[in-house]
Amino acid sequence: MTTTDAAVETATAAASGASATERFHTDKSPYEAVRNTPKERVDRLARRVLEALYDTIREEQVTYDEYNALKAWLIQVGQDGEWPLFLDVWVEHVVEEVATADRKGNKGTIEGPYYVPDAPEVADKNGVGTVPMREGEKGTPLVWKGTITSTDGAPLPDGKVEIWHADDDGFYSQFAPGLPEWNLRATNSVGADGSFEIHTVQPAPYQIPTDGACGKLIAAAGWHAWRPAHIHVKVSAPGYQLLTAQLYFPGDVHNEDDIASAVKPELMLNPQPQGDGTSLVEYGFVLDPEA
Ligand code: MBD
Ligand code: FE
Repeated sequence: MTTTDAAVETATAAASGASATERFHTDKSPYEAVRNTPKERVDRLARRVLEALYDTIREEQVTYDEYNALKAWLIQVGQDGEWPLFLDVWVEHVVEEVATADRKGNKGTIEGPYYVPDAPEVADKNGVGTVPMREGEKGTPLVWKGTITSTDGAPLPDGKVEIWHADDDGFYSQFAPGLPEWNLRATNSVGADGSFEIHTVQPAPYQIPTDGACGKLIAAAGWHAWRPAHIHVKVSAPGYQLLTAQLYFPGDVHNEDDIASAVKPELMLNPQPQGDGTSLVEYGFVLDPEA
């Protein structure tokens, strides 16, 4: 859903969840990459998932009423367009853990549902850039300096940082109405020495949509819907493995109980107030060469 979609007038959070479904459909078919998966692999994975479900039903003596409520809820997740949200919040972190277990460079974490490729380039030739934002964009101005290097220590002058984050109200551009298309989304290529300096604003803690099926589960289970404040990045350089990460801020109460289980101690920014209302932080990235 784009900002010009007249059908959506208020920034309901559920619309953000649903927009992620639309977005996912516009990307190239996820089936392509698994086209050659042997039947044995599909059989094994499907059976293991089902067996885990059977174990739960037997051990917990699941009733017909509970089974029917599950059926209704699963239907609602699809109708609300919240499968990307559900999967990225409650499943992706383990997939990420498995996928990146042998990396020697930077720790990463989950992508989540709100990445959009090809954000506008904002850096000058020295790797200094400002993320697109509205006049008076809320949040403490943040200057983030770092360098992209290889695991052997060499700076990577062909590297780039793609950055995206929510605004102070917890909305991502292109997933909530009323925001400029690329608000708080940018591509920042590094300078000849591999360094970058990105100017943005510090985001606020973030509540995942509570007005759809995911919210219904959260309420029924007595959970909370919060993620700590975070800045998403994809860091890349030709010949190196893509790093998908999020950066967090010390002291956020939800660093300990992120609903998406995506916080790692290695991913903390530690911005220092500069006395002029802005904060400065240094954090660089180490990329693993392609295998
Ligand atoms: C987000 O902004 C996010 O980063 C994740 C992982 C899930 C829902 C919303
Ligand atoms: Fe996010």
